[in-house]
Amino acid sequence: MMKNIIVTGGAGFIGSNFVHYVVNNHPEVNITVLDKLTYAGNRANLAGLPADRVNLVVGDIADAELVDKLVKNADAVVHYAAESHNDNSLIDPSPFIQTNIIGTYTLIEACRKYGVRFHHVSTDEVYGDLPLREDLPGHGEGEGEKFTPESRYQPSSPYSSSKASSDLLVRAWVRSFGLKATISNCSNNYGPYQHIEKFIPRQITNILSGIKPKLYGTGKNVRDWIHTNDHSRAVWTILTKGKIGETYLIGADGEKNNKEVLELILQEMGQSKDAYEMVKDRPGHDLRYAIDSSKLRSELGWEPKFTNFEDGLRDTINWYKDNKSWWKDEKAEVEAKYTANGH
Ligand code: NAD
Ligand code: TDX
Repeated sequence: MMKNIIVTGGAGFIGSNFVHYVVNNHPEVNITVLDKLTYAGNRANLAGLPADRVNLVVGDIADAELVDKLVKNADAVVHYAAESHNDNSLIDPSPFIQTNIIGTYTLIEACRKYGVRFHHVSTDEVYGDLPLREDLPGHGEGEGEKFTPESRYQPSSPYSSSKASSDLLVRAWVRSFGLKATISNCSNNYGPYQHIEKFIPRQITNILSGIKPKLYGTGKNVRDWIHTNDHSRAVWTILTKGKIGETYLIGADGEKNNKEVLELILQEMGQSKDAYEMVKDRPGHDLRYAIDSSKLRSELGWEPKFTNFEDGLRDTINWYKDNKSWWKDEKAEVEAKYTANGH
């Protein structure tokens, strides 16, 4: 019975979406959000939630004493907290090692001590990248051309390697200590409340601020987009129906290259399709991600509801237009950091 759950990173983009999802759909569940409120965490993401069901504890997942105290009284931990941005990890990897590896270690130690169910939220980036479809025989419809739960771990960046490390810790704790854990690896999320350092919100808020959107390299890199609401429903499904020790891949067949996505944003916002600048590429930039989510679909019955990317993108654009107060104070600082790094 899941009555009291801890959601780490529940004040961030995807974690807060999950908290809203659970509050709205599972009235029997109470939530403790454990979040350090880094630059990416925001109390406003939890505004309007019932105080008798959602409690925010501001603290660090690597604080063993605090984690022990909270986990002792919980039925499950759903672990979203992370340093999440690749570009930041290329400037300074240290918080990625501390939070993503040591933080996860701290949580699983407490869960093993008290026999508490653990769900680890991870990324498809642990598998490295895939060749572009146009460079594959048969244009990528064959075997081995999407990530599967059996794909080899081959992370490229400090961010993705720290997430891969945390996945491996969880797998080892399952096998050696019987930790009651599942893992999910999801593709790129989009939707409201995403930090404006990330690709889609950066370009929307650039246009709203009179700054030209910025495309890395040639723009041919492909990401497999999924709406955050679909991700949250998938995590709940795995938490409640998933088999202990298993890894599930979450994706919604949303492959698009960055140039296509940027052109859609420009078009939707009434700009000319070429009103952007090409800037320095990201070092080690992964070429293509693509998820085979058939295990999650066939074994647990999940499927995405947001299957029209253009509609989801339009709603997301409107959210940033309608919620300028949520992002405008941070905009100059985020862009100054990018400019200093040639992006
Ligand atoms: P985010 O950066 O928006 O939010 C991260 C949250 O974690 C913030 O609220 C932050 O304050 C908190 N946090 C950071 N360090 C902490 C610490 N030491 N202790 C407690 N809290 C801490 O990230 P996001 O995009 O919402 O990603 C959430 C999770 O989902 C991450 O684990 C990420 O790897 C994974 N993921 C993200 C995507 C994506 O497209 N964004 C895709 C797949 C998986
Ligand atoms: O200004 C930009 N211009 C640009 O072309 C930015 C910020 C990004 N890009 C490109 C780089 C990527 O190919 O857009 C693509 C998406 O970039 P990000 O939003 O930084 O996402 P990505 O690096 O793909 O990682 C995301 O998905 C997997 C999340 O940030 C991770 O947390 C998640 O694990």
